[in-house]
Amino acid sequence: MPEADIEALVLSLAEIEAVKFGEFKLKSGLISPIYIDLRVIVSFPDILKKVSDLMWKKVEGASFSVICGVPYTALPIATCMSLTTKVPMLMRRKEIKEYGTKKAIEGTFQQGQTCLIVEDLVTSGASVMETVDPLEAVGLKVSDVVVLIDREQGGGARLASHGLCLHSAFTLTFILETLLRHGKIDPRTAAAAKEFVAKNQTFDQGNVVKDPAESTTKPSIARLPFSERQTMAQCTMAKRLFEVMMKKKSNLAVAADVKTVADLLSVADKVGPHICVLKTHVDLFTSWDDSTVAMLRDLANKHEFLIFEDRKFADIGNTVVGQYEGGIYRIAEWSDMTNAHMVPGPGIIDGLRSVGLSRGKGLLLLAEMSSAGNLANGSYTLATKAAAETNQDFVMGYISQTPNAWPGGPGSPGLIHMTPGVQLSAGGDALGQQYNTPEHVIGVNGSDVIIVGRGIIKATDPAAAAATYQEAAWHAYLNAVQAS
Ligand code: 5BU
Repeated sequence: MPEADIEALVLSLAEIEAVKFGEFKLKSGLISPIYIDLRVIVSFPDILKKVSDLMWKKVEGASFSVICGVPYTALPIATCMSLTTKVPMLMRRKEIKEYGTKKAIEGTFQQGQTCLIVEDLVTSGASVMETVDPLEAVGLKVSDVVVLIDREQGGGARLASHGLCLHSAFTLTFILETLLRHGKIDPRTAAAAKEFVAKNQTFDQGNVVKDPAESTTKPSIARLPFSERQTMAQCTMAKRLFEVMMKKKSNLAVAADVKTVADLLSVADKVGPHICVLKTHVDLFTSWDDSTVAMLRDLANKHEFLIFEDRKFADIGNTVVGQYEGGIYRIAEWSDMTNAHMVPGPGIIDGLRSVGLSRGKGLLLLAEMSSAGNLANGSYTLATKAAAETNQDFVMGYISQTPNAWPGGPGSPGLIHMTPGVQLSAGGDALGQQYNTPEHVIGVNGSDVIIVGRGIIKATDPAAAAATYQEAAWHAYLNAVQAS
C-alpha cells in the first residue's frame, strides 16, 4: 500500500472517531488523553477492508495456516482477511457455553497447525495472551500476532517474552505524527498522548508492571497474591480455599494415607492447625461410617481445614455421578473437593458437576502426576488445562507438577495448583514416586499448594513436621509473589 494511502487510512480512522482525543477514563481509572475504539469500523466496510489488507501485508513472510481473531473487535478484521486470502479462520469463545460441546476454540483444525493471532489494538498484550493460551491448549502453535495499532506500552516486549512476534500496521507514534502533520491535532495534544504512553509502560525488563487500558484480566504467569486471585476465582470452593490459606498462612495439604479411621482422626487433629487441606484416600480404611464422617467434619471445623478426597474419578459421566454421591462412601457428602482424570472427556466434569456444584464443592483436574513414567504430559496436560479453563464454575484448579513450564503458563489466576510428590529433600520411593522440595515446587514450578504424605505422617512428631513444611511452603509463596 503506498505511503499516501496509509496516511489516508490514519486520517479516516480519526474521522470515524476510532481514534479520539480528550480526557478518557480507562477501566483502570487512569485518565488517558487518547482513546482508541476500533469497534466502529464495522460500520465502514471500505475502511475495514483497507485495515485488513494492510494488516495482512504486515505478516508477509510469516508462516501459519489458520488465523484467529481476538474477540470481539478483531473478529470482523480476521473474517475479512480470511475471505480475501482464503486462509481458514478459527474463533475463540469468550463466554463458554453451559451446554453442548463447551469448546473454547470453534472451527476445524489439526494439532500442530500454526495460527496467526489478529487483534485490533495491543497495550499490554494481556488480551492477546487470553487467546493464545486456549489455542495452545488445544495443540495449535502460535508464533505471530498482527495488530492494527501498537500503543507502544510494552505489549511487544510482553509478547516477545512468550516467544511471540508482534507485527503492527501502525504504532501510536506514527498515528500521532500523521495527524499532527495533517493539522488534525495540535502539538500539545500529541505531546500529552506521547507522555501518557511513556508514563504508562506495562512491561519492564521482563516483569509485568501494570495493565492500564486493555484488560482487567491479570497475567497468568505473574505471581499474584492469593488475596487478588481470590477475587478472580469463579468456583465457590476455590474462593474458600484461598480464604483458608490466607487466614491460616498455610498452603500445605497433608495426605493422610493411614490404614484406620482412628489413625486418620488422630493425624487430622495433630496436623490440623498447620494445614489448609486434609487429603484422604477413603478406600484405604478398613471401615467407614457416619460417625467417622461426623468426627472428621468436626475436626475440619475445629482446625478450619478443607477435606479433599483424592478419588481420581476416571469414568463416563453417568457412572461418576453414582460413584460421587452414592455407594458406601457417599464422597460428595463429606468431602469439600475431589479430583478427576480427563481421559473420559468433558462428560466426567458434567457428571461430577451435576452432583457437586449445587453443594458448593470443587473439582481438581489431574493435569500432571508425580510418578515416574506417567502418561499425563504434553497434549494431554494441555487439553486438561483447556477443560479447566472452560469449566471454572466447578473446576477449582489442578493437580499439577510444572505449571510454569506449560505453554502459556499456569492458566487463569483464579484456578489453584496443588502438587503431590513433595519432601524436604528431592528423591523418590521404590515404587516410582518422585519428590521435589517445597521451594522448588512453589518457587520454580509455579504451584500454589504442596501435598505432603509420608514426609509428615511418618515423622516421629507429625505436628512439628507439618509446621516445618507449612513454613517452607508459605515462605516460598511469599518469595514468589514478591519476585513478580
Ligand atoms: P507421599 O507420601 O508424600 O508420597 O504421598 C503423596 C500423596 O499424593 C499420595 O496420597 C498419593 O496418592 C498422592 N498423589 C501422588 O503422590 N502423585 C500424584 O501424581 C497424584 C497423587 Br495425582
